[in-house]
Amino acid sequence: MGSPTCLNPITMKKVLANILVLTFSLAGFSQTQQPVISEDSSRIVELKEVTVTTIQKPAQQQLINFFRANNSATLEEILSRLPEISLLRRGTYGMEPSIRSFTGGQINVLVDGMRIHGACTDKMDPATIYIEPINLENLQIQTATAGFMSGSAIGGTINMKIAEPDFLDANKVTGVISSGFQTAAKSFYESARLNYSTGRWAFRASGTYRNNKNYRSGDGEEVNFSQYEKINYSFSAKYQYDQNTYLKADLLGDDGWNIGYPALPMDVGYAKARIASLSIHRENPSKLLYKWQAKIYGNKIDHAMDDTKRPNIPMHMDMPGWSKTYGAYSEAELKINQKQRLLLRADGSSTFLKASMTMYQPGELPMYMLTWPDNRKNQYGISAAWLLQIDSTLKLQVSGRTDLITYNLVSQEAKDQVSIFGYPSANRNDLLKNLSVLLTKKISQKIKISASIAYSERIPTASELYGFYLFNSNDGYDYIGNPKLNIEKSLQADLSAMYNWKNNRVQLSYFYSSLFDYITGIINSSFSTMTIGANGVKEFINIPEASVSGMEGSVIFKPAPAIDVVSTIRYTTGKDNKGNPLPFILPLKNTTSVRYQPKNFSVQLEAEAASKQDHINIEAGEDITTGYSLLHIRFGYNTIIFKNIIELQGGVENIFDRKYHEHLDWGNIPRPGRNMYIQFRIHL
Ligand SMILES: [Cu+2]
Repeated sequence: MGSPTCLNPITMKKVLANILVLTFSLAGFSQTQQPVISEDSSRIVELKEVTVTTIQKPAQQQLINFFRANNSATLEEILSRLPEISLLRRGTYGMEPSIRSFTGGQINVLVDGMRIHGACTDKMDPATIYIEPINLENLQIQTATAGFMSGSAIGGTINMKIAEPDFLDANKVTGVISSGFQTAAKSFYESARLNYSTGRWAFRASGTYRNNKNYRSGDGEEVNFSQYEKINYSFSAKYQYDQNTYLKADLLGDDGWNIGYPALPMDVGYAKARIASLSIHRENPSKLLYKWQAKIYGNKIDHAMDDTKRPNIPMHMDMPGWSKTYGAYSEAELKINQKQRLLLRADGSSTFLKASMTMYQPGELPMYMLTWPDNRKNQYGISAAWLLQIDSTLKLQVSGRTDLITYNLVSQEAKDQVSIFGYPSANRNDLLKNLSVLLTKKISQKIKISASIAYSERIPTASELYGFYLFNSNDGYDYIGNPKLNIEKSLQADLSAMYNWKNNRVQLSYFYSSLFDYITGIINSSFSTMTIGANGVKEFINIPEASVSGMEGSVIFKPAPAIDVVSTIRYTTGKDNKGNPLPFILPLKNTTSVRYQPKNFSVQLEAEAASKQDHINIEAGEDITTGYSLLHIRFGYNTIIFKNIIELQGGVENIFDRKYHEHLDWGNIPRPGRNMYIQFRIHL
């Protein structure tokens, strides 16, 4: 893939035909479709190559490919349909991802292997906002027992791999231009991506513009402060050094402004991210070290919240935040012999964070404080996974990782402020350890089961250590950090069964996690509130125990060549040491899609249903969420006009205009009502 040496001369017509076939075969869905030479098929090949590291890869990739076929979907919409992922929603934009209900500092959210820390104390900017589907090569989601390979974490990893330039169609500009409109938020989506290659060089550029107005909910009401506007742009250059080696430079920028968060008391004035990396990749299947890559990177985020558009605010505040990270990592895959493989990773990163708040009380001097006192986190880690094919049916994987993490306050102002709470030193060094064992057994041609156990640890976040009166609008408390927190630990087990026949697949997973030194906020009545109208102050502490367990299931069924049925189900439950439910856990949820696509036309019906959630944590500001069911319909049509593939997609989401919200939606803000969309794409 990508290497000029492996390209056959192919006519434009054949490429076009193949892309068409591919578009309608839903990428990874039909295993009989190989080999297809196109930009997208190289993705699938790559996807297959990464299957070694996780338990659930093949089914998961099929799901991702299925949901990606909807051109109007944002990355967040694709993520939300995966059974392992749920999204905590504070606004239309910047939803916070969680894996099996683990979130924030419990999981890694990586952009192409790079660490990025949001610059917002209110979590308005998870790293998932920086990748548009147009930039995305693939999504790698690793759940608990395999989830710490690229960073100590108890809940897993989401890695968004950035699309690479390719060497197809040398000396010719190729690409895709698309344009879309949605009625619920009168939103426009414009994007373009271009590819050009010459000799040993290949270049790729992409740009996306999104403009969303306030959307209307199911009862026709306008949801104020739900608008947003952003541009996202990327540029990649790839240099093929020799048959097995290439170098790559990636630049990515994302500028959002006027972003509303209806569930929060403030919006975003602007949010800017700059992400850059340089990497080298080597691949030689005949060598012991058959795959190797190294990358250096840096990123910077500027975030500024804005309350000037809100009516009746008691006091105006300025709340900017900054995040800067640089780092490097190297990954290698070794084939020791026919039966043994070794995956190695070494990485290091350094993150600087600072956020402040200035309060303008009428008639008084402005009051300034650091909400994230200037701090730096340095992280150095190594991980290894050993894969052993014991016999033709039994496979063992042992993975381990250790991280040395230091946290330091880096300005006198920061130290002075944290010392108010009587901590002589707020600096810390921690050594984190993670270990897992996974056994996969092929019981028959059709049935495969896997079982794994893992121990993992995670470091508290900057907010949990140093946060200074961070207001949480869901429970109405100001939160204060605690530099003396213990690391959070988890012991987990995972059981998974897969049944395969022809092109069909059923998968079921069950997991159980026992958490120790679980980090949460509890009321500390010795502090008085800072935020006007706050209910009180909570301090982050460790509670001895908590547990999270649940199941996920997916069915991928092809009853006829033109029909695909995809259904996912999930259920998670969690409780603390006193038996109270943990907050922010989705109830039972099912999504079922039926897609019919004879030739170049497709129609898809999609049903989404969630049960009532009454396992709630009142102290965390939760209330009971009623169940809901939704129906969506989607159409697609492809044709070739003047040698260009034209794709037209349209649909109606929430056909019956239901007024509903999910349990993870802060403030019970209703989600969009009936939404009609149209999406047009032309392949150059
Ligand atoms: Cu913010």
